[in-house]
Amino acid sequence: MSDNLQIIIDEIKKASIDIKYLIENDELDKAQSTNNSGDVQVKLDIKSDEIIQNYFTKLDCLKKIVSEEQESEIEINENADLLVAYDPLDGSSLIDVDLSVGSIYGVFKDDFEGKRLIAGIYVVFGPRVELVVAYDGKVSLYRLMGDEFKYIQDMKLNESGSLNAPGSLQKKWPKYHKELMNDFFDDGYKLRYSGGMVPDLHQILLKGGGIFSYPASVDNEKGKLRALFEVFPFAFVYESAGGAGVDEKGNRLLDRKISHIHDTIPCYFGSKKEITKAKETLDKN
Ligand code: P6P
Repeated sequence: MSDNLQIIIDEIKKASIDIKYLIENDELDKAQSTNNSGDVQVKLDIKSDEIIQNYFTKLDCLKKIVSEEQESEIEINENADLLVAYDPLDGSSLIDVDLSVGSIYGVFKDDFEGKRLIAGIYVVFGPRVELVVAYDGKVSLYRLMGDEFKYIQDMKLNESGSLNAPGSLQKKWPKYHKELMNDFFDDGYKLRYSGGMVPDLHQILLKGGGIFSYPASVDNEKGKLRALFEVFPFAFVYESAGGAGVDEKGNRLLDRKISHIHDTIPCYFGSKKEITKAKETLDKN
């Protein structure tokens, strides 16, 4: 692993310990603001973003960073070649019902494009705090024990699994998506969906396989999940674990071009067999 990537991961570990404390001790008030994606921000979103920003802006190995909670990019060192896009506290609205949430990071080289990702990283804040790093074809799991992240295992997706995590409002699913989801349930897949992308995708990885989807809807063909901060990093993680990530046409997510840093993309992540099955439907779109 490159020294610079290790430096970034070490800062993510420090930020995650601070965010864990925040989740456990801070108030859950809503801020009087929304982010660029239109989500009402909770104070924890903003404070988590500030924590991460404070760590990252000190790193001269970073060219720039961009957060889901910020309107635009933050320039750090014009001579560096690494960039980080991150979602500081995804699913933060689940905290007030004590469900798991997470942070998501994409480390890019030279520019914010799917193909230029060199690492996909996420942290799950649940009964335990776990860090997952996808890099160089491996997906490694670490667990916070005391104030140290200990290596636990590498993770690989089986050829197929048994979990189906279907996002969005069912009444707004396009017909092709409804039929695809019903096919998986008819094949005996278990519904596992919390509304938190990080724990939902972490569960499928740890349980060996299945499919997560957040489709286009009948009134929003672009879907909801953000390309840079959510979709690309998890597409990288799932490909590194031996699975795949495709868009609403069955094309590889990491090949998708974006025109704005807050663009969203309909997305399907899963084991090979589930994504092959999904592509049989999506390719017709
Ligand atoms: P829905 C959380 O707000 C989030 O961005 C993702 O973590 C999650 O997968 C999705 O939205 C849930 O959206 O519409 O299914 O509640």
